[in-house]
Amino acid sequence: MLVIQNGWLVTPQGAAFGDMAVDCGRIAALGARLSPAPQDDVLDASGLWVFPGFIDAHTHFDMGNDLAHTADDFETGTRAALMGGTTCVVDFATQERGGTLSDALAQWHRKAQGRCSCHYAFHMAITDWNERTRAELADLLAAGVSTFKLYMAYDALRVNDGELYDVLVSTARLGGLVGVHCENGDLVNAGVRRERQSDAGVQGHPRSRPAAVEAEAVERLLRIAQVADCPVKVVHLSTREGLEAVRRARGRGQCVRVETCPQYLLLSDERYRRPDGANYVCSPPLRPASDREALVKALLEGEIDTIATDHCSYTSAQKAAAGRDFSRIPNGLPGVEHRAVAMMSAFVATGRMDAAAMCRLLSENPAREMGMYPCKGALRVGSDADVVLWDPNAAGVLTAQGQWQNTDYTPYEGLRVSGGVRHVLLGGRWAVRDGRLIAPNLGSYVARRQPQL
Ligand code: DUC
Ligand code: ZN
Ligand code: ZN
Repeated sequence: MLVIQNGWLVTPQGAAFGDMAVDCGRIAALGARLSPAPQDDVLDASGLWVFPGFIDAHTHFDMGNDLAHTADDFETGTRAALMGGTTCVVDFATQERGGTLSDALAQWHRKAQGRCSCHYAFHMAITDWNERTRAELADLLAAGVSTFKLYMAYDALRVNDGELYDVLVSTARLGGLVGVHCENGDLVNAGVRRERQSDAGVQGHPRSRPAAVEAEAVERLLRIAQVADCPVKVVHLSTREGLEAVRRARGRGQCVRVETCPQYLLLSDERYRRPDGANYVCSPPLRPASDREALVKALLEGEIDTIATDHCSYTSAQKAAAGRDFSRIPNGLPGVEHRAVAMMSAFVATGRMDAAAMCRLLSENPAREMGMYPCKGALRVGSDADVVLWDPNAAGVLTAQGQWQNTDYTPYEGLRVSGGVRHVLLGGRWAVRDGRLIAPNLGSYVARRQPQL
């Protein structure tokens, strides 16, 4: 048995000073004062905050497309995640057109198995909707894949409105949840053609997909979900206008889950004017400050359910290989390592949000949505002992040089941060002690149940 003493425990009942006992990989007891037996290991957590391990429900590791292959695979990506306090990621297995869901799932298991330093699970991105695909859905749920992803943009991935409707109905019937990439693919294609003609360089990227391109897709998705009478999740929301569409749908009584990412809360589109602007190309793109401010306000007012990263990392060389053709720059940003520290610094250390609210955004809500609660996402007796001990008094500066992510830059270079990971328990074993990785590769696959919405 391990007893963690004198920590500030963030539990579903509220935050409280106290002790936590861990046995056989699970939380065995929580209390104001537990009495360790002589043979127990004891850790004094005085001055530390104790959180249920953070969950990042939006990563892309070991993913290729016609432009590039991601710099992080499951080995480097989950190691970086762990070092930042994330004890579970949910990555996107993606169906090949003409292929099956079960083949895609098997392929993603091969990428991850034996390589992960935090726990992992998979969503399934459906790119080829037909009767065979529909017939596979129940098998996917049985295999622990209870969340799905659809794209409204990217010609190689996207589905049409009728297919979207059908997937929503078919997955909801089984208790699954669909997350949707909301950009109007036809408008993106038209915008790319238009901006390529003007040879605007990297700035052509945000101009090719302005806010209305996202907002139209969010609005359309939510109307389709209304007709289908199904809950739905908007992933990586980036605009005020998209948020307004969410508010309208919620006002009609719809169940809409909203995810945003640190890049949309902290960064803005001025980055595209920098010489290294290509490094910030992601979709949806970084937005003007007014969108960022609207999202921050929504976050503080409780309108956003989860913060994930959409981690999809490339090196500067991969980004630069496109030259002046912005449409050939691989889309995506690194971030899986820095989510918690960046968010805690921006919102908790500044007193704009309390640690318990941040815990809901990073741990509890993702666990519920992903069908992992209360095994994960909570400090409760019986829950898995995936635990982060956070030092609120740590201070540092984020740099590419100091990061674990397998790329040569970070969008948060030079950001001064308050707080940091001191220790991490994964399944009751110390994976990180005093900020040092002591046990890599302890991660295992998480078969998930139905989302709790
Ligand atoms: N956009 C996506 O839709 N997926 C991965 C990364 C990105 O920028
Ligand atoms: Zn996306
Ligand atoms: Zn994504």
